[in-house]
Amino acid sequence: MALSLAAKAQIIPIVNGDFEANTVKTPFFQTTGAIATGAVPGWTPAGTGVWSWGGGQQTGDSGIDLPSGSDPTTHAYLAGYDPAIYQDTTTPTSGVNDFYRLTFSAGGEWSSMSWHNTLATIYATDGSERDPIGSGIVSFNDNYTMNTYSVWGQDTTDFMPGDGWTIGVEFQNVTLQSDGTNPGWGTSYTTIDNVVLENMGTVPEPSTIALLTLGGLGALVAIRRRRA
Ligand SMILES: [Ca+2]
Repeated sequence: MALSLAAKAQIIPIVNGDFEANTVKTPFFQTTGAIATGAVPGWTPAGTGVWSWGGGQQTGDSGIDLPSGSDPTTHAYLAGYDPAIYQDTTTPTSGVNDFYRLTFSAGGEWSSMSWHNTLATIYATDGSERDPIGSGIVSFNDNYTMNTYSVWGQDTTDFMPGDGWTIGVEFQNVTLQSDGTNPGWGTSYTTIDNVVLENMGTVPEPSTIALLTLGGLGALVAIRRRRA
């Protein structure tokens, strides 16, 4: 079963998944904190970049950086206090419960906590809401090393392509402060690169899923949500 599953893997096009489209350092936000629409091809912040802390205002500081630190190529960097970045693809949901694998590189650039937590999500969208169909938090040390991670998801017949649902991906730096509260200034900067999304086909038998997990292809996290 695992072999037939692999044979059906199909790349879902991601715009600028390697973050090489920008040739200079480019923030996701304007100096006002408003979203810098279109500044980074393919990717959009999920909210504005204005944060109040310590009696002052901090403008969002996530964006695209040239080769530096842990990554020898141009990449995205996400600050712990900024919102997620996301991309809707034009690929419709399957309508037949297909599994998806989101693979990406991530590394710890700097963290006051000495660790980093990154939330990666595969979602279905009808153009307005983004409903997670799979997500996972990957954690790593502040050691300036890029590693590859995978998160799995499965769309369901809750998200029929005939209703306009397509697939998308989202990343957020969710590193918490040492007291476990919300991300704040100085939490961390995390590098993201090499985003690849694949449709892995249907997996009819639970035993196959167990084999995949044992095979180290990544943790399976399927979140099913009902439309209201
Ligand atoms: Ca890159």
